[in-house]
Amino acid sequence: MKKEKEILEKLKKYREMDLKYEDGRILGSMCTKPHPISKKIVEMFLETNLGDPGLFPGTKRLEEEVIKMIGEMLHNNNPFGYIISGGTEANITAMRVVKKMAKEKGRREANILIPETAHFSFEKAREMMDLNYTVVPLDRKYTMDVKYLKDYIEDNIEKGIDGIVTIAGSTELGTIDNIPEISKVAKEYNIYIHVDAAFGGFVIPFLEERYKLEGYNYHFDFSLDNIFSITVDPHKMGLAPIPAGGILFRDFSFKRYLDVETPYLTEDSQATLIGTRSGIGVAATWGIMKVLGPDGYREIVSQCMENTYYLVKRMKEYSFERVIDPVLNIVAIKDEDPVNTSLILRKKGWYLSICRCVDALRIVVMPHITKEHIDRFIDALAQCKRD
Ligand code: 0PR
Repeated sequence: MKKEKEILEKLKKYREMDLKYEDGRILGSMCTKPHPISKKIVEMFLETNLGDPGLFPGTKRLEEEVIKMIGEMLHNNNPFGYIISGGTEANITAMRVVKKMAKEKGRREANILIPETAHFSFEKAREMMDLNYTVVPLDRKYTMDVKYLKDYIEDNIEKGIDGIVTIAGSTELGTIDNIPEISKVAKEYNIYIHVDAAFGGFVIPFLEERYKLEGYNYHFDFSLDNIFSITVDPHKMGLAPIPAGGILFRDFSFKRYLDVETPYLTEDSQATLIGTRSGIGVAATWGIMKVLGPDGYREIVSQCMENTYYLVKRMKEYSFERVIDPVLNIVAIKDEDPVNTSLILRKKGWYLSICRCVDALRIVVMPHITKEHIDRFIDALAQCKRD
């Protein structure tokens, strides 16, 4: 017992070296403090393993139910999918399907159109699966240039185009591609669309009209044609503890592209990339979605948007410019040398990230960030610019 106490004391010391979300210094993270109910759920589901679902039929049932709940949120009453380790695994899983479909059509490489803003997880997928990406440039809104996309498809349809990746809530700017327009083109040419809504999936469905930019299209889900898969992560704006990513397909028919035979387990095939996997993410997502409900999420999203606008207002007072009007709860602050500025700020205890597609600092206004934190940060940024 004494030994256990000592070990826990040591662990606590290490843990105390970590930053805490509630201190408001973490400004560049898409994760946040999980909903308080998580602790009890983590304890209850500690030993579950969905890698062998026959042993944990209750947890498996929960996964089916939570996929249905997320599906309904994304206008699909008949989805198929999994709660997995995160957006990276979800995007890789979607690319596995596109690759397999291309293979069935006799192509060794899958030809995929992908926006410049795509998350780096797609680069991992490319390396692993020999995917052939064509990068679609951005338009003035920092979203996928639909005209370029259309022209490219018309000119290259003979070579075969297997998939289009679109983003609903880009990592750097929170932008949403014009997915309804892209969906029309994809339908015409029968092309698979994967939507990366890792971040936006738990934001856009709960965004009140008053926060929507005029002339901007916020539609991104299964209600549109040819949207065959969506990444949507509970461990981002869903408030679930890490790891909880989500991959949803339009229906069960997509499972066959992922299945690998597992003759000696309780189920004879496995579709997820990871074998042994905890049921914690499943149970936590189920519990948090039930506790919060749509109204709870709407409240959280509204609070984040209010704070986002507050940050923009405070920036204006100091003449700090934004790259775009915020589409979601992400703000990009123009900066001549963002690497250097973020390093200086880090030395002062502020942790924010930077954009790749434009010279800017990037702040994700997650639920743990309050107006007081924003005030303190703006003072620190102004100070850093004066020094
Ligand atoms: N797709 C999008 C649009 C993302 O923004 C991210 C991660 C992913 C996929 C991959 O998700 P996982 O990291 O769950 O596999 N976006 C954040 C980023 O790269 C992840 C993050 C979260 C980074 C917290 C830092 C941090 O403190 O910026």
